Amino acid sequence: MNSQETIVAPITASGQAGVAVIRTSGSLTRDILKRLTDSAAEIIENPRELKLARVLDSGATLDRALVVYFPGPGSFTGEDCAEFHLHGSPYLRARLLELLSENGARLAGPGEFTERAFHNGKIDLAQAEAVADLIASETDAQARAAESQLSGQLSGAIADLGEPLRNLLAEIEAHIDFPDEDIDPESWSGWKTRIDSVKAQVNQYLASYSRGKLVREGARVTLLGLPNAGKSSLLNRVLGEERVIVTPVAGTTRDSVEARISIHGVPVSIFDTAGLENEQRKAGEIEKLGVEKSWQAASEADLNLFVYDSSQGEPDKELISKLKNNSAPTILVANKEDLKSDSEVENSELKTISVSALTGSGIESLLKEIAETLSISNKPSSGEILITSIRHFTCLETSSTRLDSAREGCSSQVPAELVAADIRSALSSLDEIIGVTENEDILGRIFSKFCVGK
Ligand SMILES: Nc1nc2c(ncn2[C@@H]2O[C@H](COP(=O)(O)OP(=O)(O)OP(=O)(O)O)[C@@H](O)[C@H]2O)c(=O)[nH]1
Ligand SMILES: [Mg+2]
Repeated sequence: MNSQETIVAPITASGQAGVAVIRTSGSLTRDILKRLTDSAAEIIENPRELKLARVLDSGATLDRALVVYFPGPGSFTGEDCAEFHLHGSPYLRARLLELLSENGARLAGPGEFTERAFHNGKIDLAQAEAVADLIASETDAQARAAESQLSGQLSGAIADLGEPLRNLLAEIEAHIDFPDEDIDPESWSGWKTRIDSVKAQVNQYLASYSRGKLVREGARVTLLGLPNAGKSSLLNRVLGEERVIVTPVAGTTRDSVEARISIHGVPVSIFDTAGLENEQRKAGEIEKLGVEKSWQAASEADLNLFVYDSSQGEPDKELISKLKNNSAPTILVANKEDLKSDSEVENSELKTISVSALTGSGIESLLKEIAETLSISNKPSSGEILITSIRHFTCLETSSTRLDSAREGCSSQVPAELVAADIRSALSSLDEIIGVTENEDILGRIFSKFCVGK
């Protein structure tokens, strides 16, 4: 990728719209403004202000557009940038892209604007990743986590972890320079304490990943049970719309169906599945394929809800014990409580919630139980660091292992060089999070997931 080239891309979604925005970044930006607009001087002399201009196509007016110039290095990418806010016609957009390429710009690759911002030191790697997360966010918790990372909160926290380690390293290295002097026991124990305090903080960030992962990736909840238990009715009730077919005929749902809701900002995919079979009720040939998919969905879930018709007695024990073989927790949902004379639920070692998909009673308690089981009921306080990316988690984990080893080294008073090496390697894992040490492979993987235009 040659960063000398001027790149261009539409930065709004395709199709007809009120406005379509096309952005350029690179050294040809001013030339392009001069050749393709009738008021380049005004646009360039008033940076960061939208100016009404005629966009020119071989001297004729292609469109009257709002055009803005962002001079480098104060722009998003750090280079000279411009934006053309055209009328949102696919033809105008395509034609301007053609004109821009005739004037020396080339179409940007995925994430190339953000990648240039990273290479030009405008943002670090964790912030660059947050740009993609923010664009992909579907719920408030996702948007808040991405925004906080983009604002540099995570990067600041990582820098705060590194600072005491760098000081400690300098001190240890001073001892290494004078190998004849013995290191006194107090120094060893002082170093150990300092490593411990960084490690405690690293552990806290690592612990936040269980929630962070859920916020970023969402959770999967599967509805399972015998035919006619009311799984589909329950899904419709939770969604507040008639999303899936409900009939009194057993075996109505033949395939797994996914629907998305947000619980405390965590995107939750709920899967309605085909009714299972047991000793009393064997599935037909087509139904069997659905049943297989139901068990598959159960094995992929973060939480399984076993729904049963509580007016018909106890839930099927064999099915429940089969369900418990999955690593995900199971909640029993005693449905059709409106048909029951007494509201007592049978004792079970599993948490049981009584509901009626018909009347809506108990649904709130069920959602609350789901949130608690998935550990998403407590919103983190603002300013709390949330690790949402597996890449960051892995770097922190490696760092933590190196710190353990450094701590061990202090306990057994190994040569100070070894402790220093562990601390250096702990630091380098932390630096990887914010991309201090550039690794082409990691960068390639991160930016290839971006959309073109960001
Ligand atoms: N009285 C009452 N009827 C319910 C309740 N929930 C579901 N039903 C009825 O039970 C029947 C079966 O409901 P479904 O939601 O289709 O059941 P399902 O578990 O999805 O069944 P399959 O798709 O066949 O596996 C329908 O006639 C529903 O109207 C409830 O809470 N109370
Ligand atoms: Mg169904």
